Amino acid sequence: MSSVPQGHTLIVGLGLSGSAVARHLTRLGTPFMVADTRQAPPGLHAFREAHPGVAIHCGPLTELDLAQAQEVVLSPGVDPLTPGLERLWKRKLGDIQESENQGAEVAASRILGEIALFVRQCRAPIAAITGSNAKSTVTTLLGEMASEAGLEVAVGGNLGTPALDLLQDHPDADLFVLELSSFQLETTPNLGATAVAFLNLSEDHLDRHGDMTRYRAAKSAIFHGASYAIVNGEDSSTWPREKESHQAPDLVWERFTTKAPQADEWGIGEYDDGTGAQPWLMHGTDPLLAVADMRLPGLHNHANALAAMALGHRLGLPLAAMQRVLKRFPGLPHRGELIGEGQGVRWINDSKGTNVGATLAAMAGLGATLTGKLIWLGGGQGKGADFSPLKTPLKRYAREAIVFGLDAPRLAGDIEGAAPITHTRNLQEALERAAAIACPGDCVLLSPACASLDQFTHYMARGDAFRSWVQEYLATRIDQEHS
Ligand code: UMA
Ligand code: ADP
Repeated sequence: MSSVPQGHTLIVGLGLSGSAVARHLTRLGTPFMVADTRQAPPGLHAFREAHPGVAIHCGPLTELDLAQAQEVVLSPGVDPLTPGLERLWKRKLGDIQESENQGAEVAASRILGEIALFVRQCRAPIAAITGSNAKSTVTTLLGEMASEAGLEVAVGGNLGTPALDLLQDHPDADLFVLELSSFQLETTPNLGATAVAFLNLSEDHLDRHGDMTRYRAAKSAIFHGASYAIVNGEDSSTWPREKESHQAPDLVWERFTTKAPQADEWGIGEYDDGTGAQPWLMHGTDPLLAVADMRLPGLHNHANALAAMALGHRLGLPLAAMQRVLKRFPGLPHRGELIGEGQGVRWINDSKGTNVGATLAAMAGLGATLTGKLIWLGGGQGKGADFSPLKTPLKRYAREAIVFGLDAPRLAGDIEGAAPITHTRNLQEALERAAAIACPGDCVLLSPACASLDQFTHYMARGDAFRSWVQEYLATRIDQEHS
């Protein structure tokens, strides 16, 4: 058995986060070693080149003695219940008493994640965004708003640049805007953010968290030490509980809603600015922006805009800057992205719809706008989710559900009877089938409600595959029509 040298920090995971931690500790001059549970992790060679002389353990953590480690920094993709870490983690949660400690082991309080190291070093205000869906959209919107207002803002975390790299890249940042996943939050004991958003909660990552209670508990760490929170008025599971308020004694929290707002809420109400009454984004009775002036389509995006504006308001951003951003922001790739239209059929890439909640929002947002039917492409790695909530929009809008990938059989079982179902082996065959059955007025929607990792390297590769196929298909059809 190998050991972590006395006083060294152990980084677990050789991915983006682990590498950012390694660079950070190198800058601080803190001695460290690295472990990865895989025998041959993908980044091994590059890591060795970047950090010659750093000890690396590959393989089960039960074969590594952590007793002398100063701290253990977990990557988000590593389950804290991995054998070798499990006892330490359970002691941290209080499931095992410290007195049960057998022999010398690293103190339970010293198991943490990249964001905890970030908080230790960060000197500027932090805005943090979590939720099962819409994190990237709200994070990007807020980042753009802050930048439009003239702030030096650093945006990253679960999205884009790892948080610790932001510290290095933006030493003079006025504000850090972080998208945070449940995996990152569960290893962050005291975030202490100036403003946070808990956007929504729907089934995701249950293969890792076990159940919704534990999934929510991981995400609720976002409230710890926060001054302000914006939460979802239509989803009480996002509201801070009493215990969480104790961990944030200064916390002021407000709600956003897609309905007419109460006095202290952010919502959508009818307002007449002299050009006739129409729906506006509102803060209480204050009009913020006519919904028609927003470039992002769909009710779910109006909710996202409200959450971003609430955060921006709290951070002191001028309304005019926030309005300018909402008027021009077209949305991010792979989130309800219109790839093309041919013979009256729209092809939409929502590859980032990796859980049931996202796909429900996409189906509801689109279904209502169609003159024809929805042809839904879904499947992949289901992460233990129950897919049956998809039955309602499928019944209402779908011509056919075309399913592929690892969990297609379970998915098909959960939605049986809601729409005709076709099984294909992969996305390409699903697209061929969609092209064969689509009629004018239809929309072909890739919003898989699953992760992509069984057949793709990530959701972006899946969305890119969809885009390439559709663009080629539409180009061929146009050529045929012209010849
Ligand atoms: N892995 C092992 N053993 C290890 C280490 C990792 O098997 O010892 C596996 C994990 O199970 C996982 C993969 O390797 O399948 C990657 O894990 P990682 O923690 O090394 O991932 P990183 O490359 O460090 O990227 C992580 C986030 N990934 C995850 O949470 C899975 C990235 O979010 C994030 O951008 C990055 O840190 C920087 O902060 C990606 C993600 O998929 C976008 N996030 C999930 C989501 O959005 O749904 C939560
Ligand atoms: P995240 O970073 O949380 O995955 P994204 O902004 O990337 O969030 O959006 C992910 C998916 O969630 C997209 O596919 C989109 O259709 C869906 N979505 C966007 N806004 C909402 C919302 N307010 N509620 C539910 N789903 C949403």
